[in-house]
Amino acid sequence: MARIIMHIDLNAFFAAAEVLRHPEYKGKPIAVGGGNRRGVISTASYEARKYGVHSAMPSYMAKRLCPSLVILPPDFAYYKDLSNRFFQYIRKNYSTIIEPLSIDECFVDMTDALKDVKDVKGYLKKLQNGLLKEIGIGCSIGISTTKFLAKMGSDYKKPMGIVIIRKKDIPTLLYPLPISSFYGIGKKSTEKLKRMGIYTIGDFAESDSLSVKKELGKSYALFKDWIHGKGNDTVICEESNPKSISSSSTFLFDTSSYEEISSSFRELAKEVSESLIKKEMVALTVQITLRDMEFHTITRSKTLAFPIESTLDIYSQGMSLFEKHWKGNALRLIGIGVSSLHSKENYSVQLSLFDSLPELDSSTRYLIEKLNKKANKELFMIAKDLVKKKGGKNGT
Ligand code: DCP
Ligand code: MG
Repeated sequence: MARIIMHIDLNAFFAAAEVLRHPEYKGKPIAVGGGNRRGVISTASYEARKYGVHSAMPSYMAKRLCPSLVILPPDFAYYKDLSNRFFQYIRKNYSTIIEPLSIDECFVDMTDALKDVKDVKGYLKKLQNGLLKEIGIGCSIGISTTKFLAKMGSDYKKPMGIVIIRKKDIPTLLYPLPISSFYGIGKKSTEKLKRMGIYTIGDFAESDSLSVKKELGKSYALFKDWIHGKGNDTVICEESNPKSISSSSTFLFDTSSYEEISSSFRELAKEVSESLIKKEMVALTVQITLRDMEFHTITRSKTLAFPIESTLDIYSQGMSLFEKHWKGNALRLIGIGVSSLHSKENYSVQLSLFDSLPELDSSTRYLIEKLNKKANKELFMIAKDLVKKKGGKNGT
């Protein structure tokens, strides 16, 4: 039997979350992001978007477009908490078959919930208003028979959209949209497709060009299926996935050597990453464990706004936790792990979105590693690592 899939996406999430606790910003152009010259905007309120401010834009450029823009620093722990409440609200009141896709969006299998509902739009309006009342943030909802169409539906109207896409509505609703709005087709492919004369989703749906096939590779057949109403309609509950993947290592001798600990973290991150990749998953949370000679153990974690899978990313995020929490004492065991796991297939779009936004820390580390490898010795290092290294050696 065909399933009914809903996709919900919170509107201007980080900005709306800030307005929630700073009502004085309601109706004002605000953004969340890095305020310094090299900072970028994570998201902007809809008022700020009118000035052309958008995610991934350098903050200085945003300020130039909208001089009255207030840029607030991100607070991921707070957003994560709101996000959990959002998912919990849906789980408790609508369906337990729910699959988070990122911090502010999820797929929900609504087949049971909607089976006797006559006025689907009215029902979803109640859900939307209920969420606004309960969590304080607006959302856009898409509903259809596949994940792709549901996602396209929630993107279709923002803020506070409710869009139902039946198979027969695809040409009217989706064909006129620019090819850039096709879920899964990233910036680079968009530009290439345009050069091949594919400007709209309809152009793609109706084309049979070899160069388009070549450009999209394996995804070509998948995307063709999607736009013709076929595709994945299985919502995977988080519960059915492994909850975390981790790896730890006990030192032969207790150590406070920064290099030894760091290279051990690197090895462990590699194991974790390989295991993640094998399971075709990505992770949103990274945690580390530090145990000292007296078996005092601390675990510290952080949740990211974007999913990761590579050794380098897991290592960098783990190291930034380590640097924050290590007191320079000798350690017996260290561990690193990831949780908030999601299937990679669903996250591939997010990954490509963030491809262009490597974290400064991780890209800097990468560059330094490359240079050191070339020089065959540790010529370069991040300044804050040096401070820690010195602290570690002195045992302070
Ligand atoms: N985000 C980010 N950097 C990006 C894109 C997004 O840090 N380049 C963060 C901030 C967003 C959150 O992820 O608030 C959710 O992303 P969305 O793409 O859903 O964007 P918004 O929720 O902000 O806006 P919209 O109303 O368009 O969904
Ligand atoms: Mg959103």
